[in-house]
Amino acid sequence: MNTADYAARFREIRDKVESQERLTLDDGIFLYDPKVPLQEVGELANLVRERMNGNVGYFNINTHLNPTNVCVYRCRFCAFRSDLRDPKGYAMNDEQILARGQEATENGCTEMHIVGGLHHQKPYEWYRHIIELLTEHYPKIHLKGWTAVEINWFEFQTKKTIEWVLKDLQAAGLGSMPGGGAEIFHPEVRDQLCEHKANTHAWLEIHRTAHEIGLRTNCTMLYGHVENAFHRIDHLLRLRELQDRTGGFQVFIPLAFHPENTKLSHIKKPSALMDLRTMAVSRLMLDNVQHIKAYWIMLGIETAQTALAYGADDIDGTVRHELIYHDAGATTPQFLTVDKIKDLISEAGREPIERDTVYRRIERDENDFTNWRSGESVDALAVS
Ligand code: V47
Ligand code: SF4
Repeated sequence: MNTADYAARFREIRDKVESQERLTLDDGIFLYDPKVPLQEVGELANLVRERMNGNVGYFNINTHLNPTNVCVYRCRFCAFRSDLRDPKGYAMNDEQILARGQEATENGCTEMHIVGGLHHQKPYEWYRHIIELLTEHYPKIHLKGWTAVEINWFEFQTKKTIEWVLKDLQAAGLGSMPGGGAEIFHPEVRDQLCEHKANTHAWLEIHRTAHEIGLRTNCTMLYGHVENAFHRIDHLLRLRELQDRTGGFQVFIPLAFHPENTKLSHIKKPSALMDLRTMAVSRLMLDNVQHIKAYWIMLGIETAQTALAYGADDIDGTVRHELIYHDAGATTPQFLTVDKIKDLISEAGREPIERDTVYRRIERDENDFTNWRSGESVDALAVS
């Protein structure tokens, strides 16, 4: 293609986006071509972002809990996992878990993000107990817990159906599910990364079932390793298709691969250009997912801020106790204060709004920061 052809093809896509027409697999692959100027893809994504979410930049006040890093699987991209007998391996006890709940409460957290390894010796009841224990002692904190990979493991452990497991966890206090474990759906890539864990069909079926029983979930894509543009767009289209059927995904989070201490450490970390292009292309392809998150822990603060002009409308939370990215070489701080997170959103020209996990506006007492309540859905504020 010569320069004029590129320009004509891009115009075609711009026309589609302006008239709210759906983009195709070929459109998405074209937008990944480095000869298509990044700023033009970004500008188009920003158009959609402002159409769907106005000028707002969402954040929340949250903490992480990784109850164990011991894992039966050996995903090649993972630096977090440990073998059972490795000195690095740990499994938290009730006291440590409750201390995390107490700290979260004192910091005004509205959400606990709970993911971890599949411990060889911990039964399903241990994972359920963590949810029950936190719900009993800290009922206000929303528990966003267990990826589809964990749910798939619980199915295997209990020999029950997906629906049974999810309803049982919901009864224990589970509020929603994070989007991890999706990686790249296409088998050409998935089989090279994590051939033993929940496959694509299982991941999608678990999220479909969660949506059916009223659990909202998030979705992700791990990029910047052995995949190419076709695999990434194929992944986004599979998510878009499920979202057409259920509407249960709240937010999409592109996850940039961090290579340090992994079996893929020879691969270079994706560049900021790749991060921003992926953010923008995701916004353009996923026309039916309301929010796109620029996860600052993984992108770094500067790229996350810039991403607010490339399709993203959310930058995740204050975060405490992040392990998965820091084990894999992330150099971002362990947490950000609320003032800092608001400043970085304002500096990007957006209006910071605190939300809860299911995207309701948070209201806090002026004189007591830890006293908060969830208000109306922020999506009602969206510009149509
Ligand atoms: O599935 C693991 C990813 C995921 C690495 O729902 C890595 O809001 C990059 O679920 N480099 C788990 N990525 C984390 C997760 C998550 C994260 C942020 C937000 C949300 C949400 C959910 O972390 C895994 C995998 O895709 N991951 N190791 C690594 N070295
Ligand atoms: Fe285990 Fe999750 Fe790491 Fe895979 S990504 S090895 S399932 S902890």
